[in-house]
Amino acid sequence: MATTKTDPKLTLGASGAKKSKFYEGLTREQLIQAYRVMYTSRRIDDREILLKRQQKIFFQMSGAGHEAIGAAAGLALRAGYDWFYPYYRDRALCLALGVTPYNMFLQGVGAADDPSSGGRQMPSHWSYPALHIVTQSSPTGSQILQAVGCAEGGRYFARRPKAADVPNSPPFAKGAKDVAPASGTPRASLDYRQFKNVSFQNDEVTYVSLGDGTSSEGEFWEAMNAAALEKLPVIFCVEDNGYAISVPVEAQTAGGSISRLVSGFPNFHFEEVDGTDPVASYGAFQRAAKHCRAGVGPAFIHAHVIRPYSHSLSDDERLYRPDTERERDAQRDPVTRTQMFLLREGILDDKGINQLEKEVESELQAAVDRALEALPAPPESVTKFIYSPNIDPTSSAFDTQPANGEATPDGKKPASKTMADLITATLRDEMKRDERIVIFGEDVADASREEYLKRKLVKGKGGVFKLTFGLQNEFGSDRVFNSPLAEAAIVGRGTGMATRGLKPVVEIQFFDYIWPAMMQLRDELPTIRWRSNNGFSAPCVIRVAIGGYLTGGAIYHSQCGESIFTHIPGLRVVFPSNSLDAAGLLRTAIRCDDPVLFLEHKRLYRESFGRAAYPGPDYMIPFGKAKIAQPGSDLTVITYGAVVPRALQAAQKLDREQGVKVEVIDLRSLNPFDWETIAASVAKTNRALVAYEDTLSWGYGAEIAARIADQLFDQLDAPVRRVAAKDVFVAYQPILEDAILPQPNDLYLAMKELAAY
Ligand SMILES: Cc1ncc(C[n+]2csc(CCOP(=O)(O)OP(=O)(O)O)c2C)c(N)n1
Ligand SMILES: [Mg+2]
Repeated sequence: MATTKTDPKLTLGASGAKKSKFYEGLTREQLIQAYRVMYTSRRIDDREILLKRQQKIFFQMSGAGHEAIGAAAGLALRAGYDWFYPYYRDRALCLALGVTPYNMFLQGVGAADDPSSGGRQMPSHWSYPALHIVTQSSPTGSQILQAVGCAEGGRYFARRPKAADVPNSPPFAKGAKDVAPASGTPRASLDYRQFKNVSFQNDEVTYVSLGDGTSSEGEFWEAMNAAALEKLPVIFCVEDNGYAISVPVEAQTAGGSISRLVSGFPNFHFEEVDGTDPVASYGAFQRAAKHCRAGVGPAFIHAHVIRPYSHSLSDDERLYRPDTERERDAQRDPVTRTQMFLLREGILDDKGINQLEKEVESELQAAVDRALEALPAPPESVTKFIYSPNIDPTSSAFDTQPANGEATPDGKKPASKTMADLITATLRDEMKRDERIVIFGEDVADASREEYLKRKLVKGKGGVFKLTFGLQNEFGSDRVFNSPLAEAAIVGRGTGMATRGLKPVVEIQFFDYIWPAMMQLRDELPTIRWRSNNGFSAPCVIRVAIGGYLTGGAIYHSQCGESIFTHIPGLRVVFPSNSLDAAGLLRTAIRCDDPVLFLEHKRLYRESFGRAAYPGPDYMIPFGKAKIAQPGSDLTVITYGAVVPRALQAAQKLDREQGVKVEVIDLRSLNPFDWETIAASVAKTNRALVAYEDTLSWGYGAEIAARIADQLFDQLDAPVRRVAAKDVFVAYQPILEDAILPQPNDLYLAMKELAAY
């Protein structure tokens, strides 16, 4: 683990002629180019600040003080070859990689033609697919785990190049952008791979940057750990300007130095550098990239920079930084120091500097003038690209029949298979069919210590519920592996891999522990396509064991909470109640082009209810299509998951006792949900009961009930009722659990009352 520390005294200032002539390998032309990038970056900030004051743009984040490290990274790494997860201060890096000032101003005005987002994201939220600059968001730090996943994706394809093959003819030529077909009309297809333009290099590097404050985020540490464990080619660049808004580094980072804190991570190459010095910064990046390209591990660059323009235009740093401190920083301004360096080294004279600056000014003037004329996207376009424009998982293309009577994958006679059996069978079939599928999560592997399996010393675990049992043995440890116990990392890494064209099918062991991944699940995964205006997508599948009725599951092994996720635009949510639906919906989840939260009820895994024969390797169910679990004419019950068998039990009792015919609708998929089936049923029965296992208030049923009241009011002969859990967490004692969760008798009483209303 090499460590290089650059003397904080600037190499720019070193006057020794012999030493300075080498410039860490940079040519004079590259040094001039670096200055042009840095100067352009600073002047774009100045122009944007002016435009913001004139209310011609609506937000501004500056890269001032961070220009040298960015220009250096741009010179050391390769656009369209390496991959980039920059943060908002990386304007100079983006310019060095090939982003134009015009493109930056287009984002400022929120133009339809803004290539990063089409007016959907603030300025400095970079996204340029052709350059491999991956869409970034505003939460500080949520890009870091994705960068790790991106590097993993690249390495996976390099090791298994056949995985990049596309099954049918791709809709675009190799090298084209991953965009919708020109018509923009939804097109049914059975395979996401047709719409992923995979590219990879054997020695590619993934760059990710963050501020000093952001290094306090847990996701940063999860990412460092994962990168070190897997020896991934990621360059972490901490741009340390000494402040996170108003919080100084000594109040943020124990001991005041992030370098010191991370120095124990194995397999890393470490650099601590004056990030206001483009030459020293370039040297640091060259060494870091060399380490990463050799495949021996990640690199960490701690770049000391300055922040001359306050945090943003909404911040006035004079409120917390005295003039003396700000003046001290100003002495290290990278733009003026680099200019002085070029003059001193005789690389440019006064005339040359003036000429360069004049050229930049006139380029910026022209870019601003053009950008100010650009039009915004039409308001009706706002819902475009929430989901894939290419594959519609609700379409009939995903409606196939089960191949009943077929032999099971293990060659035995058709048998009644549990939901657990058919989920495993579906995963196995899809892994055989698609080499891009990787499975990881906590305990999902058979055994991380492969030699135990090879020597047949152990049988293997395959998940705490055993649903992935045997898959590592069958498909290899690079396709099925245990992750560290870190849920944000599971989803964040999966998101990065999916961005590269892999199909991660990750597992969150218990729904109760999904919350560390919430930032990734709310602000990242489902937003990637929309916020990049279809520039990027991340169709990752997240399997989650959910639910109660476990007699002893208690608070932390019984939770539901699906409505928190159905509330997220861009995320498909499915919740099967039986074996066949689980198989069909999981296959649709894997083959479609959207992120999917696949909820598996633990109580249903091995229930005798809803078992079915193996339906064959191509059985699919479209999303958004409910199933009539039992037809009826007197009352509609809308439900899903583990409440389905309970509702059926109650309905059958009511029929036996009073001849009331209850229609039970199993929604199966919650986002999208099947409004047509609900509406048709309520039009027939004129009575509706919504039943769900989650807590009553603000739950999933609230939306359904509101929709019925709103749109079917004239058809109703009774109020819309709900049956759900009490508004409390699930208790451990089975008697208490029974009292909290909706039971068949609660459903029976509500049905009876509503039928008699
Ligand atoms: C997760 C999250 N928390 C809070 C914020 C609000 N915020 C934006 S920038 C910032 C400070 C970031 O400081 P640092 O990481 O040092 O980067 P710098 O801006 O100094 O370059 C904060 C708190 C945010 N965007 N995301
Ligand atoms: Mg900072």
